[in-house]
Amino acid sequence: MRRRALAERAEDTSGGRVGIVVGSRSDIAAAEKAAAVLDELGVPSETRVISAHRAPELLARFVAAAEERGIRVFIAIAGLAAHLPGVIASQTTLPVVGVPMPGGVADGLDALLAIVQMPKGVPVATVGVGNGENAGLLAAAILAVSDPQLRARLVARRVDQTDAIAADEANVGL
Ligand code: RP5
Repeated sequence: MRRRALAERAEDTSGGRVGIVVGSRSDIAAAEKAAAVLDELGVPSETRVISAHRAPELLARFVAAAEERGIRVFIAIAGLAAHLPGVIASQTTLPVVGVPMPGGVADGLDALLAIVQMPKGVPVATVGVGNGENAGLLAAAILAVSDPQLRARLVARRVDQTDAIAADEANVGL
């Protein structure tokens, strides 16, 4: 019996969905941050746990079928050697946002370099170490290029963010 994805959030829309992949269950917190911000923006997403090293054939099947299921952007989250984002990018021309995870000998610097230093020809957009929220926002921004309503929600979120800083009690009188 096939199980539903770990997390399939929001309703499908013509605007496309985001495929979030973590290399291990231990990375799931960053995936939840990405999924939460996408949820907030009304962007459907699904989260999968697929190691590029330990389950390469499953990963290839997921990537090959993703576009047909409406995925338009990937978020790939991994630590240590962190090949997951690059391996996904090698199998699709859809945009891939990589999230390096802390840990390892350099507490995430190793994963950051592994993800950001892709050789020419196969790009991966990279966000900060452990920054699932920014990965979600960047994926939404990519989808918003062809979705004016999503773009308006992103703009509104920025305005709210700025207003919250202005409303901080430390800023009274400014
Ligand atoms: C990577 O190795 C995963 O992305 C994770 O960040 C790291 C450790 O994996 P586990 O040993 O916790 O499964 O493949």
